[in-house]
Amino acid sequence: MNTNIKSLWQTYEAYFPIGTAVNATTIHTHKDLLVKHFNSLTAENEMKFGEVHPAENSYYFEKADSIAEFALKNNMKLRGHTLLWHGQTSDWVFKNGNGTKVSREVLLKRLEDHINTVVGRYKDRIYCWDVVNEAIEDKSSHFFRQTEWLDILGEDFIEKAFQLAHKADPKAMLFYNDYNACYPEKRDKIYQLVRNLKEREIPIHGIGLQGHFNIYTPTLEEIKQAIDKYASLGIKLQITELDVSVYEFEDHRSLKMPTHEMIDKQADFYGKFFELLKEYKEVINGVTFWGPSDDVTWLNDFPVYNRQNWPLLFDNQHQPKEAYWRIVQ
Ligand code: HAH
Repeated sequence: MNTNIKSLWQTYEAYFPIGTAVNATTIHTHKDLLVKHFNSLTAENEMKFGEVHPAENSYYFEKADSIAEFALKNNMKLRGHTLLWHGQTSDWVFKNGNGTKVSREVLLKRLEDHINTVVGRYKDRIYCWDVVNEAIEDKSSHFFRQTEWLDILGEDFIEKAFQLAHKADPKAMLFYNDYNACYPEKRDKIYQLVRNLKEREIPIHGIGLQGHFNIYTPTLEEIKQAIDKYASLGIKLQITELDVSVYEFEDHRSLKMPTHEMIDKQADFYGKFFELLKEYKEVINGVTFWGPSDDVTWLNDFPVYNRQNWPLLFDNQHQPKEAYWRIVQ
């Protein structure tokens, strides 16, 4: 690792913490990079329902604990991700022993046990939870994403999750988290959801804009308008899963190397995006990358399996890229 360069988190100390997603491996393999540049961590997968609660009466916390310990030891903040999501949630949650669908009462009880156990375990460590992840539908056909949570619990599943999380840790900041949060159609639905929760005094303190961007979309103007709109609700905002793909979502090519144009566009995007974030430091209280460096990004397998992408600030050798220089200058 290049040890003479400026630390990211120190560069942004007057604005917001700089975080990254990690896993139980990268806390070892990427230790130097993590300690130097980041002062906040999120477990990429290790605190998800399916990981920590694989069967009704069994919890598994070894990996999650190793991340929590690493954060504590290195003076880093810790975000929790995530309590209620349609993805990476074990099937048993929605089923009776005989395979039929559980009742609302049973599912609420399971959600309560889960939230009490997980939030309770990290009460003194996690300052902020993504309570509900990706509950809004992208398309205009529905308001909510059609999931088993919605199907069995009904539309109040979101407020139930926030109430339970608040009861389990009254000090934690509670966030609603979603992707495509800067595109007008989904933005307006997220806004409406959170406004409604706030009006009814459900304990929600922020919106997480995942920030899975690419070098073409969304535009800076769309991002600014989304931030303005959400901020008008009087809540906090965080960028929770930042990366900037060099490919448009529909582009399934596999290049051997990013083109010069891609590298320039990416650096330009990051530079302007961080300028914008600095202007909004009163409402933005965290910016988290979804991985420390290009060798371990989830985008190397999504949406095209086993295709190298280059979405982060540090390359496969953990060296700073053009985009890094642009945001520390
Ligand atoms: C995120 N979804 C999830 O919040 C995170 O937990 C996961 O590790 C990676 C990305 C983004 C997403 C998706 O799940 C489906 C389609 C597009 C984007």
